Amino acid sequence: MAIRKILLLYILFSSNLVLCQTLENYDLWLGYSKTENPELSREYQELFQFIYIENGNEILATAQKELIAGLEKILGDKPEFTTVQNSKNTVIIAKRENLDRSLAEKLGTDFNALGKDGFILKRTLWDGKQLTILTANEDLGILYGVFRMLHLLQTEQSLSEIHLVDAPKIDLRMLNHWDNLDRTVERGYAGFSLWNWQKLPEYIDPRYIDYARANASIGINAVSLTNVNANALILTPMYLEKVEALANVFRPYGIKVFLTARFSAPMEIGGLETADPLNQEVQNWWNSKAGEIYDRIPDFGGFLVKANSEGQPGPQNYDRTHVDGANMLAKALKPHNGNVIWRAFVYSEHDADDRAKQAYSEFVPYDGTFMENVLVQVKNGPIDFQPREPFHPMFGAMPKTPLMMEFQITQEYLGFSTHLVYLPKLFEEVLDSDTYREGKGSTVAKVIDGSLHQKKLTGMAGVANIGNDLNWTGHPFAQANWYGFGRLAWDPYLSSEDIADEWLRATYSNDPKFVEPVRAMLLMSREAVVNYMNPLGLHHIFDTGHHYGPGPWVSELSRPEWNPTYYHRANDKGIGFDRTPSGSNATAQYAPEVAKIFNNPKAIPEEYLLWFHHLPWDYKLKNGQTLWNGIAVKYQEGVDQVEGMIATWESVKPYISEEQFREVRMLLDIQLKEAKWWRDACLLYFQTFSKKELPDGVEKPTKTLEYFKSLKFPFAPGIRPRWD
Ligand code: GCW
Repeated sequence: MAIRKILLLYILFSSNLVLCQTLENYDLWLGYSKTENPELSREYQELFQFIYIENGNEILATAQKELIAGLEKILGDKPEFTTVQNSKNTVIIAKRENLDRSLAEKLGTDFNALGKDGFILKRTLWDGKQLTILTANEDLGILYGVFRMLHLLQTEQSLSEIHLVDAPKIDLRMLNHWDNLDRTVERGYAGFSLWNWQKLPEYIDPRYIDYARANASIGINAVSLTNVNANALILTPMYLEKVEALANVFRPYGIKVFLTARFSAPMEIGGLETADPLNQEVQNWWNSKAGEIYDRIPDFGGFLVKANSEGQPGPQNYDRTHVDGANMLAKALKPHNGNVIWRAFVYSEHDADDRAKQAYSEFVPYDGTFMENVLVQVKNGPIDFQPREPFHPMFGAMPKTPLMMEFQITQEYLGFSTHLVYLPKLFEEVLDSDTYREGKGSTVAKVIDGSLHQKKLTGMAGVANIGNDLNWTGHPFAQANWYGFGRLAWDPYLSSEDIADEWLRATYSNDPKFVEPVRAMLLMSREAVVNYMNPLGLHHIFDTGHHYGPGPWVSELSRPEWNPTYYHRANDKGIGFDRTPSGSNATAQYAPEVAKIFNNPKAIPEEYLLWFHHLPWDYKLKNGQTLWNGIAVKYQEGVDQVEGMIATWESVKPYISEEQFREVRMLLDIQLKEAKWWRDACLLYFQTFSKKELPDGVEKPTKTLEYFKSLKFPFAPGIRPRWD
């Protein structure tokens, strides 16, 4: 890619070695290299002697470009192309309609499962010839198939008997950028926004293309460019021209652009006196705004909206409902086949009820009243992207409404881009959770892929962790979270273990001596962060505002639910939030089978214990420990696990470059320091209530509680502008 050449030149003329280090990670999981395994190398050479590839529109041109560039690196040679489909030992890459008819018939029923984005990769004997066929119903399927085929080669898998039929299970596979127009990124820890609004539309940063390649390679097909805490200016002609330029870059990669719509835009940029969704002028304004956007961007995806949440304007400002607001926008987009993605992340300062209950209470009664082109986007858990939350009770509870998953890839509550935390493990846990809404086996994955309630429209969004850092995500291992999100949006039934394997092999090495220990480290890393931050169901005890580090003592903010003390409720008697019928009764929002388990402290999986129960300090855990000791031991375990990660990383040093090793090693040092900070600060604070000694095996803090409380971080990255 052009960008790499530029960087390379820069390095050649620069004495700055640090750049080399970050450059290693620039290619993400697409850094193809020559196959080392001699047997496979031979197989690939033979296989790719001749390639027939269909020509056509810009997506097919992208597929061809990717194929040539990838194969050249993997084979070490430029591949040869043929114009004949059935010459000896050919790889045929063509849509179904352009395959020789009898060949298409041979593939038969495989096509039924493909939909519009799926592909078939198959080695077959036909007319006396050994062919490798990559085919699809539509262009995008071909592009996805090319990327997958390259991935298989790059991860050293034989194609000699390949028969792979794969299609995404979810329609909208989407990144949500929380990028502001001034290029700061809310909750972004990888530099500034990729979108250079000042230089657009004329200047197309080559990184836009590499970004699109990376997304397409894992099946991501939609991006919302702007922060959900929205600025109406993005909808003005000056910015729409810039958005159009980005949409033009992304289109050949099958990626649609969405924008966040600020509900008060008709007033802020339209000169109207109201934004009331039932007002005719307001409706007209949105209708013509939609028309204006589609004139520029015919495949525009639609609007993503945060309304009446954390100070954002919305229909409730005019005593209207979320349905009124969403349907007004849906009507404007409908003639153009656009969608409204309406977020369910709402909680109100006027509602004294448990924050965990508010989204469900607000939205579930509206089931069946949203227009067909509306999706309601729900965070994975009922509070806010904590290291661990039970699944959101809305999943499965709105059978008539398409519910879209919102995961957070950026690590707002998981150590920013400094901590190595493998998030597909978290995503998998949520997707595998059983809602019991249609009996046993009604998993969240089935809600999201639409199979539980036969939804026509499905989607999964991830809040992006991408910025203009050379390695894209700040921590090189945070690339795995972008990758893993894309893979799970494609297929929510994939295992996080397989995804870790794929990513490691594509990014670092196929050597099992590297892959096996590091895969184990990835899989354990999520539990480590839970242990050293929020064990046993504790949650939201982060220092407020920036969410950097612990702040369980914070109690003086104006809204009760902004205070960590609201969530942990520690007192002399015990700790935890009683969400059973004797408390907030949030458990009643789950199916009875689930509620029964959550209500019973003896039956509930202990990782959710203090999310649902307030229990005495000497409550006996399943392993016989007291609750106090159990909490302390968990914090220590988290620290020990980070030490284990360091040992693992040291042990794989021989298999990677010095730069790759060193970068992660330094980050692990910070992670260890911060894990200890969490352990010591939280235990010292909770100890003021439990009044008990730390159990054996838990290291004594070396600093005081006052010290931890005195730490202030006015310049922590990713802070959002305050609205109050
Ligand atoms: O997680 C919280 C964040 C806010 C964010 C909000 C939301 C975009 O702290 O920064 O705002 O959720 O999801 O809307």
